[in-house]
Amino acid sequence: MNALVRMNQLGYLPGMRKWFVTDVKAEEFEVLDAEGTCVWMGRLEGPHMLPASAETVFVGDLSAVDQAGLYTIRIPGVGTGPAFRIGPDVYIDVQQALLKFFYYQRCGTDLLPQYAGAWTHAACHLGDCIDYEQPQLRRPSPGGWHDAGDYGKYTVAAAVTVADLLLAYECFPQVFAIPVGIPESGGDIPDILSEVAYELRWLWTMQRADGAVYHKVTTKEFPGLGVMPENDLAPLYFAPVSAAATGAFAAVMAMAARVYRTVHPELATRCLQAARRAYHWREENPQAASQGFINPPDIHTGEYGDVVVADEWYWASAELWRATGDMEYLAAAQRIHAEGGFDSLGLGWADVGGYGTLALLLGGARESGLGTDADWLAGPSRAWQERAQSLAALSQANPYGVCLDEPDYIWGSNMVLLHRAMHLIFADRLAQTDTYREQALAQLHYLLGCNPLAQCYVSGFGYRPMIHPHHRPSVADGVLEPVPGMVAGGPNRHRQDEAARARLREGTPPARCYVDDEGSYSTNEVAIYWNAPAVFVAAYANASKI
Ligand code: G3I
Ligand code: 9MR
Ligand code: ZN
Repeated sequence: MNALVRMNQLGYLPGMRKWFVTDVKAEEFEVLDAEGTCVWMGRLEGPHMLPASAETVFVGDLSAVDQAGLYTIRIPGVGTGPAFRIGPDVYIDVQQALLKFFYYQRCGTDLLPQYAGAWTHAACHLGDCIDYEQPQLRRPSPGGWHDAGDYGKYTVAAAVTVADLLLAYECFPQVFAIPVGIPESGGDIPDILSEVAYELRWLWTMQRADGAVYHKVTTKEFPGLGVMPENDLAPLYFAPVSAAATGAFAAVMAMAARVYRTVHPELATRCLQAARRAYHWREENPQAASQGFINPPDIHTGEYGDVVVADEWYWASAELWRATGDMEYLAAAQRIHAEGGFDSLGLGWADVGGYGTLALLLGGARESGLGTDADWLAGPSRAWQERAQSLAALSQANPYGVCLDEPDYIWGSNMVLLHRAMHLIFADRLAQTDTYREQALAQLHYLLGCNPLAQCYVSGFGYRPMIHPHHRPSVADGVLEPVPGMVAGGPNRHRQDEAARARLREGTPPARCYVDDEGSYSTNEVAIYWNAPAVFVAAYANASKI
């Protein structure tokens, strides 16, 4: 019985909280081992009324079952749920696949069967790209990752993706030792750093001679859903440069300069130069550097419009300080923080203030040689912990443990909750506590099936995986299964596409506004910056197992 038992479909780690949610009103449940022997009996706890999914549910806690093995849940007189595992390694494969996704998104290179399995394709988007504002300027912009289900490459989206992946590597290097099977596997550096380097090298091509960075490189229109990347042959354009792109680029280049300094010094040096040039552009062009981006009238690909750009410069200042120790950058970060007007805890493609605050807090706490002003850091530090407390309260009040309130079920809601998990994880790291571990892990459980739809939002995993993503290669390649390891956007109460509106009536409860339909780009697309925080949270789970 599919939706009888809603839980992490990949199972649970020994030593951690384990539970399932059901909407069946019953008294008791049993946990059966692989032989069918009852190893645990528990009482269902509830009822819990849930406005976000308009349902009444009960919770069964099986935390006491800790022995590694294969199990099922039985509700006597009602039915039995699908098999699940308990073990220290239950999330290894999904972490590997979530990271491998970035290889599948590679632009400008053949995806070869020895790495890509069935999901091969020829090199794409290698031609010259036209500068939209000065069409006589043309040059290629090869490499990097396709953003999502489309083939655009967008600077701000790339920057936060790289940030999440580098944070994952820095926090949990020990769980990135297993190769994922990419051309660079077996080389001098872990695959995650090789994969990120593929994006960094492309990002360099987005920087103009004056240091400013193009907002994106795309065709003017999205290609049809059935078009493979190598058949997407419409002219490519560099959209105008933007402050958001230039600031986010400066930030992430500075971050990369620090992370790659010892493992890949040449790459690190080039990243730092690129970061400084982008930052310098702001100093020379204060007017342009404070403006938002909107699509030119005849370019209809993703806008990633962002009118508030102080957060991008705050992040850039903080990362440049952390990379160089130069106190002028720290002073700039503090000045921008004081001027306000943005969320200094935000983690997302538009709100990047949280990355800046993290750079300051992590740099200040760990790299005290940098000479931070400890008194000043106390404010952001308190703010970070207070937000963590309120997120944890949200999770604790919810039977699924999810850190989402009704208004949070927006386009890309799965990113919202994964970034909230990251917020909790960093709250613990900064305070050197384990206070939020269960609430952080609950976000992974939600993503992998502990949700009202009993939907595993990752392709290729769980007993009810996403199978019809809005992902052009998966639609067009003739392979039955979609590319594995992709995170769906998730429920979006605003139903912002025809497929969602056709299949979900108006007034559908927010947490149910999801359709596993390739046409539903507002609920079922995939994106690099939805996978990246999932890599982070899966790596955390794998690193935190007892
Ligand atoms: O946050 C507000 C919320 O406060 C408000 O109540 C609600 C009402 O509309 O909107 C929320 O904003 C939404 C915003 O995402 C949140 O980040 C917008 O509705 C929604 O339209 C917007 O969607 C973005 C979408 O592009 C359309 O612009 C997604 O964030 C963004 O991830 C997505 O990105 C696309 C690229 O453009 C193209 N490539 C694929 C990629 C993924 O779908
Ligand atoms: O495929 C596009 C997807 O990547 C975007 O996120 C989405 C919103 O910008 O748009 C999709 O393209 C659709 C277009 O906006 C409207 N016509 C149908 C396209 C999907 O085939
Ligand atoms: Zn491409």
